[in-house]
Amino acid sequence: ECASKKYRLTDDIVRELLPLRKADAHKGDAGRAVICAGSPGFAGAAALSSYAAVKAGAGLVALYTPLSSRDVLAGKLTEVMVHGLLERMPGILGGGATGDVVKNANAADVLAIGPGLGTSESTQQVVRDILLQVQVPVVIDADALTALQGHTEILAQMQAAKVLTPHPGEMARLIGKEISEINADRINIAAQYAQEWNAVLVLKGAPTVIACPDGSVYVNSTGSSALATGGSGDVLTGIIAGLAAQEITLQEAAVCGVYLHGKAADISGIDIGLAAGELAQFLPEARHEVL
Ligand code: NPW
Ligand code: AMP
Ligand code: MG
Repeated sequence: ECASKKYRLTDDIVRELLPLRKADAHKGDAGRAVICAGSPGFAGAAALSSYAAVKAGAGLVALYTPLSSRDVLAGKLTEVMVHGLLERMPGILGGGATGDVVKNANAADVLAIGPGLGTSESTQQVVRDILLQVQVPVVIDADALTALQGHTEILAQMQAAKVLTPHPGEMARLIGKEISEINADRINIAAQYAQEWNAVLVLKGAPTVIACPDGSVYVNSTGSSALATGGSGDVLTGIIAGLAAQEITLQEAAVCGVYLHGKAADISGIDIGLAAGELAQFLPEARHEVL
């Protein structure tokens, strides 16, 4: 009932939304993305999302990660600027991290927060403080969704536009329902909470549903169970941030990002055994197939 307009995503829809680039563009014109992600044991999630933002076309990508994960990530990511955040203990963010992320995100075009960040109480508090202070559009994923569990009032208090990218397990925790209940009514549930939270809601799965605060709902038509592999959601988060850094809205970036993420998997030709880290290399080709 909440879903007033439903669309099945096609090349034609996405072509109209994709960001274009002028022949004389410089990297600043292509947009700056800040990613806040990673922690010991989950550095891969930060690497996957940051690299995907580069491959989605962001002009500059900066990763903010707990200090103890900085060096390993700086060694892995050549094109990304990697900064260490103040910790209480290895992998656990301290209050000083908040201002560092907020200041740098607000000087950029978009923030993505959550992949592999960890769920210690201190880190969750830092995430909530960042969300309350950030003013540029935000992609909220993974452990940043966990930080909102029991605190969804923060979504109404935020100044920034936001997209949430829960898988059904994360959505179930956020709204206190069973995963089976959510999967039985994906479109209506996504539409209801997009309006309630005034957020773009990307409810991941087969198929992924993108619900917008204005009542429009997009059902994805790309991708396959090849994406059922660790880290593919972290790649999606980076893609959406990388697109939003360019001159399109967060809602447009969510729609294009979900579609290109699935198309990249389709183009890979792999049905089983697609490593999440391989997905991003197919993004430029996925974009060309749409254009
Ligand atoms: P079950 O038990 O599998 O059936 P969590 P996470 C359920 C990072 N990663 N449909 C699932 O169900 C992430 O970024 C790091 C239905 C379980 O109950 C996060 O920071 C990687 N149910 C962190 O790990 C690569 C589904 O949700 C619960 C579902 C934890 O993220 C991997 C699991 O959710 C990973 O991305 C679906 N489609 N999907 C790295 N290389 O560094 C999930 N569930 O506890 O939030 O665990 O998603 O693995
Ligand atoms: P996450 O669980 O956060 O790693 O996200 C998984 C990503 O893979 C989401 O974008 C899902 O939509 C996608 N995905 C997982 N399984 C499938 C499937 N069977 N068909 C299509 N997409 C899938
Ligand atoms: Mg995930």
